Formats: sequence, structure tokens, C-alpha cells
Amino acid sequence: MKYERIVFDLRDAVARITFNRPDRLNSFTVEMHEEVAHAIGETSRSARVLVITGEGRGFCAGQDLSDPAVKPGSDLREMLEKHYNPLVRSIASLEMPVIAAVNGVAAGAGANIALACDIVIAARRARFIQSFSNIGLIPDAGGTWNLPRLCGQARAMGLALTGEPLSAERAEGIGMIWKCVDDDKLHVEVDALAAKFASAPTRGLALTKKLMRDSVARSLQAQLDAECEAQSALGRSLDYQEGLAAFMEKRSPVFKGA
Ligand code: T3D
Repeated sequence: MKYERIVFDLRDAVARITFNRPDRLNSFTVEMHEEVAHAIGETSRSARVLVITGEGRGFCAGQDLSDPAVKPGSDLREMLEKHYNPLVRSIASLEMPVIAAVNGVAAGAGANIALACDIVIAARRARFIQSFSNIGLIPDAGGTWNLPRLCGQARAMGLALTGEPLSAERAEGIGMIWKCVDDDKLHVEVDALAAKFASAPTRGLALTKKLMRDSVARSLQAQLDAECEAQSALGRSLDYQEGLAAFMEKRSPVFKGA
């Protein structure tokens, strides 16, 4: 596929999707969704970590509000079912860590796509805005699910009902994101973490991600059983064999992701 609304790069097992409509703060059109979906398909086949970021001064301002597909009176369900919901599901189910490198403002579904990622690192200049309430909509793209889990019901409710911007620093302070870093350090930090994940025991990380994500719908007993299953599978993996051997031999492990 020829990418025109994103830049897609896949090197050394690190995939990177850069939203690339900076004059519209990287807001989503149907075409951009299609390109992102295609790039995620490529990622699942060949990468061990995915980074999502934005070009210019914004990360993503959510839905492009000038798109005729979302004019008042149209059924917005179709846009969610065809594009936003599959995107959130594919981030959650991708068998590798997904890092959001939030380079600037993240609003509406743009904020919630970032928060759907496994690790969120934001530049100090970034802001998270649940801007839906400003235009009469609800926080979609998983916002009503992820927000209360990430930062608690009181804060989630406040952010969603007021639409007030939350600074990256405050987002880190309330545990909504992993880290806020200086603007000029964002890509250095993210690249270092992506490189670490690209040579990590990918199956172990993938099962960690799955267990954490699935835990919200399980009892303690069911979760303990799921941990047994995962550990039993990983105990037979080449990466565990290598990790143990490297520890005993006092050398750095070389994980194959298998
Ligand atoms: O089913 C469905 O489709 C419903 C799904 C909905 C999902 C959603 O995401 S709904 C929420 C949509 N997003 C928003 O409501 C955010 C709208 N944008 C803003 O509130 C502001 O732009 C920001 C707070 C994000 C940033 O403000 P600021 O002052 O830094 O920038 P700006 O000047 O407002 O924006 C710069 C340009 O980007 C500007 O264009 P111009 O004047 O230079 O020609 C602006 O119109 C454009 N832009 C920003 N956001 C969007 C956009 N154009 C189209 N759609 C946008 N969402």
C-alpha cells in the first residue's frame, strides 16, 4: 500500500507509525484509518514493538470534523464500528508492546488512541483533551473504558464532562501515562525503549500484556489459572532457555522472540 496520510517505517524489528496530516493536527479521515490498519497488519507479521506518534505540533486531534462522513444527522456508529473500534482492538491484541510517543496535543479519539497503547510517553508540551463534551459527543475509542481504569472514576468523570486539557506532567502525576519527558528528549527516550523491546523476549512481553489486559474481567482464581497456563508455555520457550543460560553464564542474553 502507498502511504500518504501516515509514514510507516519498519527497521530492526521496530515498527513506527507517524500520523502525517500536521496541518489538521493529524486528525483521522477514513483514508488515514485504512493506512493505519494496513500498517498494523504489516507490524504484526514482522515487528517486535510498535511506536505510534504524530508529525508536527500535534499527536492527533481525533476525528477530522470536516469529513462529510461525520456531518450532523449521519449515523456515527458506522465510523466507530468500521474504524475506531477495530483500531483500539488491534492495539490491545497486537502480540508486542505498543508505545504511544505523544509529541503534542492529543484530543478526542486522538487522546483515547494514545491511552489505548501499552506505554504512553508524552512530551512536556503535550496535552490530553477529552474534547467530545465540547461538541455534544461521548468519549469514544475506548475512552469510557480506559479512562476510569487508568486514572480513577473521579478524574475520568471530571476530564470527560469538562473537556479540560490535562498537561503531560499532570497526566504522569495521576498515573494516567507512564512518563512525561522534555520535548527534545521524547524520541531519544522512545527509541531507546523501542530498541530494548525489539531485543526482548517478545512472547513473554506479549503474554504479560495479555494477562494484564484480560485481568479486569476475571476473578483472582481465574487469573491465577491463566498465569499458570502462560508460565507453563513460556517455561518451554527458547527465550526462557536463553535467559536462564545467560544468567548462569553471567553474560547478556540474546533473545529471538520465540
Ligand atoms: O463516529 C465518529 O466519527 C465520531 C467520532 C468522534 C471521535 C472524535 O475524535 S470527536 C472529537 C474530535 N476532535 C475535537 O473535537 C478536537 C478539535 N480540535 C480542537 O479542539 C483544537 O484544534 C485542539 C484543542 C486540538 C488544538 O487547538 P490549537 O489552538 O492548538 O489548534 P487549532 O488552531 O485549533 O488547530 C490547528 C488546525 O487544525 C486548524 O485549522 P486551520 O484553522 O489552521 O485551517 C484546525 O481547524 C485544525 N483541526 C484541529 N482539530 C481538527 C482540525 N480539523 C479537523 N478536525 C479536527 N478534529
